[in-house]
Amino acid sequence: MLETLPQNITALPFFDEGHASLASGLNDWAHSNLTNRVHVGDVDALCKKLVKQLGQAGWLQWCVPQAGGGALPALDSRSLCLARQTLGYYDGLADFAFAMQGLGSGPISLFGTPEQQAKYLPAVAKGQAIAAFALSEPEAGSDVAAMTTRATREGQNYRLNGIKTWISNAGIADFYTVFARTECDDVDGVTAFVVDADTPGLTVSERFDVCAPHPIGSIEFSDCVIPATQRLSEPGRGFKVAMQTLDVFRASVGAAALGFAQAAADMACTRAQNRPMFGTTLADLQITQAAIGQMATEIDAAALLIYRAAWQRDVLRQRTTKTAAMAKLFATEAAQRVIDRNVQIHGGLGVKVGHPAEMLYREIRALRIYEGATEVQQVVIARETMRQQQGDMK
Ligand code: COS
Repeated sequence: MLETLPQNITALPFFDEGHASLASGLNDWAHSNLTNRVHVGDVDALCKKLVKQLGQAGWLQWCVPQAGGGALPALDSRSLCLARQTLGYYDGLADFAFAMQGLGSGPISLFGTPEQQAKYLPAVAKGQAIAAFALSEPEAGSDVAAMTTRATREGQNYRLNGIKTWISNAGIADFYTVFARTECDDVDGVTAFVVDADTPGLTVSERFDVCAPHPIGSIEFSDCVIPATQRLSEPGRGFKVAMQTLDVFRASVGAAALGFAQAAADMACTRAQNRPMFGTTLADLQITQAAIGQMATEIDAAALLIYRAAWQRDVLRQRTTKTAAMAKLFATEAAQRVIDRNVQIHGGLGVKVGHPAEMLYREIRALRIYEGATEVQQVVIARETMRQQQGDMK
């Protein structure tokens, strides 16, 4: 149905040979194993199956560092982005399954003790444990620091109370990385924890549907007692744990959007060249060529921003708050435009429920919201730009 993913991206100077072989190996696997992006049926079962499949095939090794059974010594942004771009090209749910293994365990990979890493990461890499990231709350989404979930220290334990919502994998996760307030009411009072899904006092309080179905819901902590050994990093460091984890994964959200956009552009080209119209084909109409020209340019611009941010983190080892925000902002907004144009090129078929063009239209929307909405990225970019400009003036 879909054409194969263009491989020439890894010829750019951002990549090494390992990246080229990851991209082509995963592309071959996905081409054979992810043959339909439109899923029907029990989304929990589908997602569990995809995690298992990705784990068995070895692809989840790029979600964790070597110490936890991963492929490379540390999380590699370029590999995460290539994997999400490739999976996103074939199947949004497969990309979701991969991404949540990485994001949900990301705070453990980045900040966990060797014991915490050994306890959780190998199972994540094999697809034997499902991870989730529990940051947002009903009254604290974009404004994370407004969270009210509380973890109270009691001797060797913490007692958690509160509600987290918009939690992907709620209900199927084996553990949640959770951010809760332990101290003062500002950003310095947040601490990160790992909470096993079967801990008494932790319940999945709600499940809901979203336009591109995946497991998602709310979880509630009601006098949920966990040992202090489940704390990640120091008390009061949780906000930075969350932000630094998001810095890694935000560029990869852009990469998933890039994969979606490439799928849409391929479909648009195929459709335009095969659709007879006005005695010629749709592709011969200059108005279609204008659309395809714009799509291709936006796709390449998104790719360059994504891999610039990933390369900056991996190779220059710099903080990528600004460049990752730019990559996520541009790639998700551009993908929305590309996917919308593909719907237009497909005419009525583009809105037919169950058609891949319609599926992509539903799949892209959430990426402009989750892991920091477009408007949050704009704020982050503006702040960093002004901070840099102030620094330059000194
Ligand atoms: N890396 C490291 N430290 C960071 C950081 C980053 N990327 N971003 C902020 N910090 C630090 C700041 O340096 C500051 O530290 P000091 O107090 O030591 O100076 C501290 O964290 C607080 O930062 P800031 O003042 O920017 O906090 P705000 O509450 O104003 O943060 C935004 C605002 C919008 C940036 C933040 O709330 C955010 O990213 N929101 C979106 C959250 C999100 O993605 N939600 C989706 C959940 S996952 S689906």
